[in-house]
Amino acid sequence: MTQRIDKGLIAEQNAKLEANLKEDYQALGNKLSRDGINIDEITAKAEAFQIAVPSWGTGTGGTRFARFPGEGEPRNIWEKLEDSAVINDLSQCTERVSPHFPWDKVDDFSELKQTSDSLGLKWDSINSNTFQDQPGQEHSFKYGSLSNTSAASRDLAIQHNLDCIEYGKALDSKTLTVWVGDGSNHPGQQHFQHAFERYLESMKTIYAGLPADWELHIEHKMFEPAFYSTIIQDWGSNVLAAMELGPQAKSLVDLGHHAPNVNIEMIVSRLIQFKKLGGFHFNDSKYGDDDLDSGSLHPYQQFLIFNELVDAEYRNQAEFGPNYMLDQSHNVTDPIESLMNSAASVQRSYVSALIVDRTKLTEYQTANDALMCSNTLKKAFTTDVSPILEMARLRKGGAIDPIAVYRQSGYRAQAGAERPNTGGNGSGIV
Ligand SMILES: [Mn+2]
Repeated sequence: MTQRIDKGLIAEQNAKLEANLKEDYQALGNKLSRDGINIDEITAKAEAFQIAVPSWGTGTGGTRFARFPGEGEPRNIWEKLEDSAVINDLSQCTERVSPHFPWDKVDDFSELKQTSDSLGLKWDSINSNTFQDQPGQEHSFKYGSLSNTSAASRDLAIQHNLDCIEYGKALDSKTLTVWVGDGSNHPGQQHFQHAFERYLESMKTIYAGLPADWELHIEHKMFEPAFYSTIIQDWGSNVLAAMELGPQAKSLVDLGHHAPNVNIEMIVSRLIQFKKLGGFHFNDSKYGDDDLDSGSLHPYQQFLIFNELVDAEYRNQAEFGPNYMLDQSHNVTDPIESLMNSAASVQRSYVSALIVDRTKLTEYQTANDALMCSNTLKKAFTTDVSPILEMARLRKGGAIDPIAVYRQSGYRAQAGAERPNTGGNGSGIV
């Protein structure tokens, strides 16, 4: 097993930065206390924040044109776990890993659970995959899976999802996330209503196989691989399906799966209100489902989403507790670095939303003072909360500067030596 980041190295690197951090933390604490905010209470919340890493994200991504494999990328779930452990060792907010089946399928799930336990990792939502055919598959998903016109293909897709629940039980997961590529490429190709009826019928069978303490998360996506219509194209179809299935079915919001300029934070608010917000796939997007690193392009949008989430947290909204996960494609960066950076970026949005003056915001909203409402949010967003994030990592045994320690460790070069590229690694184009 590849050696993980040495604790001595983390401590040595932290020691160089600690004095400056304490000064910055004190200064920020003073600033926040003038607004009645206790910085240590915010830091404690930052320490409790968790966002899952997708197993496939530890490999280099790609596009439908090409994939350029990176050095030492993981070749199987065991190596993906090692990389995930490195990410969590340094960032201290990614103790959960979300697997993808059959990409991550193993013969012995109890061995996989033991390995994750030994690395200090837990399992997040199980992702099923019926958007591609497996070698030797008897009934194809070319024309869809859960909504296929062929009952045999639908049955195969249903069974795969039921199998995923079994794998998840062995890993102590509590969630199944279903995204299907079903849709059409030509106007008239598909009878919209009948296709949606077939999808719902299939999903009802999967829902019936769900343990009582599990949730079923439905992920929508407006296009690709189908380019004319998609069965669950937006949050409307998503929530209709979730409502039809029952209380254990909820909607999952992938930030890249909307039309450009859609008001995602408002969708989030609606789902919270009707107890249908299941979780998130965080990433950023310029044109479509670009899978850019979270917060790299629209950090204010990410903050506004967390403004809704923190509002629900402070209001103790019933049945509120969405799963947070990263879902992005790393084409030109080291995936470990991107995942650490992105986890911290999402954590930053959470912390920034925590320091919004909600009493004042409510007053301004009631008085219809639009300018001051906007300024109240901007004040929180433009406050540099870096010392809180850094202190949270330091207090949990992580790195003040995760990227610097990671680069110092030489982990990637070592992985490159130990993991010769075998061509296929089950990660990649997502
Ligand atoms: Mn996604």
